Amino acid sequence: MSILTLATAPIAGMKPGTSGLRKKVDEFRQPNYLANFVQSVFDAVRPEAGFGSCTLVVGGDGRYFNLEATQQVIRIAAANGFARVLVGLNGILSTPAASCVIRKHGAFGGLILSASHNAGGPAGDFGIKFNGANGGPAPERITDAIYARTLAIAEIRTTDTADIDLGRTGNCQVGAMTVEVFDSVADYVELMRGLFDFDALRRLFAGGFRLAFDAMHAVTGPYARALFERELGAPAGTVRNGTPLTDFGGHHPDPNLVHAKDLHELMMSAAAPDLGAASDGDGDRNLIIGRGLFVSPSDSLAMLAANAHLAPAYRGGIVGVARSMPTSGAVDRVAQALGIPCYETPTGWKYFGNLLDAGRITLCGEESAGTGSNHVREKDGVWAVLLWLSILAARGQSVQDIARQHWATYGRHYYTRHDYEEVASADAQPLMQALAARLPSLAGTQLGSLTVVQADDFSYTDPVDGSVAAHQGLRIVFADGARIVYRLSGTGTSGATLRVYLERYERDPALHRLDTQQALADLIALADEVAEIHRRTGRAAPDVIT
Ligand code: VG1
Ligand code: CO
Repeated sequence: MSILTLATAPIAGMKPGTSGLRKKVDEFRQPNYLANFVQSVFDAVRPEAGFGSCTLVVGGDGRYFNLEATQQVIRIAAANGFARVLVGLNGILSTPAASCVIRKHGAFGGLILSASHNAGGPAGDFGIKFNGANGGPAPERITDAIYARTLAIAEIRTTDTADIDLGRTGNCQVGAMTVEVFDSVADYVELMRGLFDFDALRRLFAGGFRLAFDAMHAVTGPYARALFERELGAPAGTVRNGTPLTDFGGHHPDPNLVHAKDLHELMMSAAAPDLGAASDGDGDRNLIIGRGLFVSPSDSLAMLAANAHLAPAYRGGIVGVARSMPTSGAVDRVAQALGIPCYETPTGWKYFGNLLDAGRITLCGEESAGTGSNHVREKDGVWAVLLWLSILAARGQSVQDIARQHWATYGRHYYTRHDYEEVASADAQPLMQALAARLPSLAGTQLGSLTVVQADDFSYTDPVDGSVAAHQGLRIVFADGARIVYRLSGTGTSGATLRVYLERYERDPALHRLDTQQALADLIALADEVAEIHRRTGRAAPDVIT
């Protein structure tokens, strides 16, 4: 093997967003694009002693360009002196499995090749992110350093070695570096076995409980089949769309009511099984639908927090919870009842890492269908389904009954998110700027029938390391606790996506069966009025409602 030092020049626009660097596949395939980024990561995180004793974990969600990118990463890792690379069989590693493997094998970190819920295929998106030794997404301090490096990079170190066979498990050498191709499903199943009572779950399925799990032709298929069908004895066919495809069958692997429409329709029909669930491109999100009832991710987080003690891993109780700022306050009420802290973080899993590492929280989640716990440092779709199954098994009730009782106890947070996709940046930026400028004068004023008690641009100070993340979303909070939050997405790849989050609390059980959009109709109208969405973007309605 020879190490090649290739001259390169910085490429603009490589600033990691909410979750790594995401671009169109075409952009990633430009000469040196991926290599520049990977080399920049290594330059930014290289320990003083070099990578000579370090293991790197590599894998992705199986999307188009995954295999090619994996081979490139392996060559660059070898030339940068890594001792060992652990790579998922066929280049496949779900995001939570990557986190599990990094932690279990004491790796230095990992490169996860995924654009998550974004569409795949040659015309779709690709992405890459770096996770550190705790198994979690690199904090901003590191992503900033990586970005700075992409603007100064002059050389890429790689090798002239041939592609290795990723289709078989086993070891091989790339120069001095050992490459171990392994099947991460086994590690993941073992981790789950330690958290949940598999015998109780087997009894649940043996008793006729029916689950429909939609893997959306994305990465969780192999994990879900191994767990639900093989380990727990759910009938074959429980896992739908379980074979990962490079283009996800032409669909968006985004588990929401728009992109998982078939599952939703099934769950609302007479033939509905007991639980419907889906996960996203890289397996870190989860959608939960009971027979006849969609459980909003914010509610799901609250219900999991209230019932986690029913699963062995959380039997001793949970020490604290966290949610991203736009996520509804449903979990706050559970935390209050349990007498544990509830942290409010910016959007993106990287902000939960310190809280988890410091042992301040056990569970955390986001309104975007991400839920997780201290078992890894990523959100985890299949884990969330196992926790729901554990609760259903222990309580012997339906999802609907559990949700209704939860609302009766804590009140209901009606919640929805409206997304305006591919808005021209030239419209979206001024909209946010104008709104931000208006916020200071809003507090204390009346908007429609509602009184504004707080209006600000959310800023977060990490309680563990004191780091500050500013400009994390514009929020308007009303006297009765209702909220409107505005953010621009940090994961999209074309134009801007405006996310508007709406929430209203209802204590009265007699009013817990309203349609969510109707329950929030006043706020929805107000959100448009205040930010002038229609006037500024030309959009009369959102593209996606979740
Ligand atoms: C979105 C979600 C956010 C999530 C992120 C990554 O970010 O809102 O909650 O953490 O995606 O999820 P944004 O910036 O587009 O709103 V995943 O499953 O795409 O890695
Ligand atoms: Co994801």
